[in-house]
Amino acid sequence: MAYSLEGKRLYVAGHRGMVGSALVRRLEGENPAEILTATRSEVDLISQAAATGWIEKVRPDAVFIPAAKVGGILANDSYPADFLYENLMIAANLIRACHDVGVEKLLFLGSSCIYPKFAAQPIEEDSLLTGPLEPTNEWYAIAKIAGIKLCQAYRRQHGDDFISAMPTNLYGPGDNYNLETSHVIPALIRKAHEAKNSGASSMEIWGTGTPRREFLHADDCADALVHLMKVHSSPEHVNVGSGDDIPIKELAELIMEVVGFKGELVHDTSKPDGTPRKLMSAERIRALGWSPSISLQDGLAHAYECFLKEQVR
Ligand code: GFB
Repeated sequence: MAYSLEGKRLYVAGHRGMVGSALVRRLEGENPAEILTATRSEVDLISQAAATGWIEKVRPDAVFIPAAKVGGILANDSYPADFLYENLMIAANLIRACHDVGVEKLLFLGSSCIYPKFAAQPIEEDSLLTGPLEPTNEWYAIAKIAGIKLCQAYRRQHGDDFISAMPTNLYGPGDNYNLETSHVIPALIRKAHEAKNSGASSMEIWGTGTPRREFLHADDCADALVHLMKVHSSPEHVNVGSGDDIPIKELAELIMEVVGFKGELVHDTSKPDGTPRKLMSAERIRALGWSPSISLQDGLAHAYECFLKEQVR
């Protein structure tokens, strides 16, 4: 069942974030009637009244929800109440408002970190809720799982065409380079760049470097989300990943090569490793006709170019 975005009024919640901005770029190519956006100061999605008022005012045909409070492993571990409450409210407010207004189609975003900590790899979509969560981000995970279940509940009770996607670790333009709250790729790009420029003999990575992570460029993720909005219409969520993973130590060496830093790696083992591995199965999305097109090598080179441009501002 194909759903066309042409001539539609599309709302991207969280349009300034890395995924949201990639989605806005990608959606331009779908000839929509309009791409609707609102900054956090214009519409506070944590407020049900504000979120409902906005959806009732703009009445979008289709809604993408990359809006979330996100962060790396240290941020998630440090601010559990913020990650649980804010993500729960964003999901509940927007999904309910879109139901009330009769939005034709809605896509909610989960994340690969919400699967059980020791899920069999590669992680199948059906393994959600089959085991204990990773403690460092269980707060964020509960909020995201609630959003996925809420989409399923509105489909089951009211027939709403609300779907969910499960992206892997993302990186790319508009990433967060704050070393305390960021994810690993922007953090290591910045550390390698600063080590190179300062003539340092080493750069620090957190943990043992042995965990493995799957990565996908934000532009590939946006392309996959548009594809799912067009072709997927069922309660099951769909993994959105590259289909392969890499040890963090090897990632760091790749980034040092891209940046041109030739020093040593130093491990800060006081920082958490988190989930040992979270490679997702890509079978379902491949069967739906989508594959990524940006390799990790090319993606990291592009991410470093973006870092240099974004740091200049
Ligand atoms: O990207 P990251 O913070 O998130 O960490 P997760 C990935 C791995 O990189 C961990 C290691 O094993 C970190 O210990 N790492 C090494 C570093 N050096 C660094 C560094 O300088 N900064 C950071 N941040 N990591 C997140 C979840 O888990 O996955 C989020 O906490 C989100 O909720 C995201 O879902 C996709 O992959 O461990």
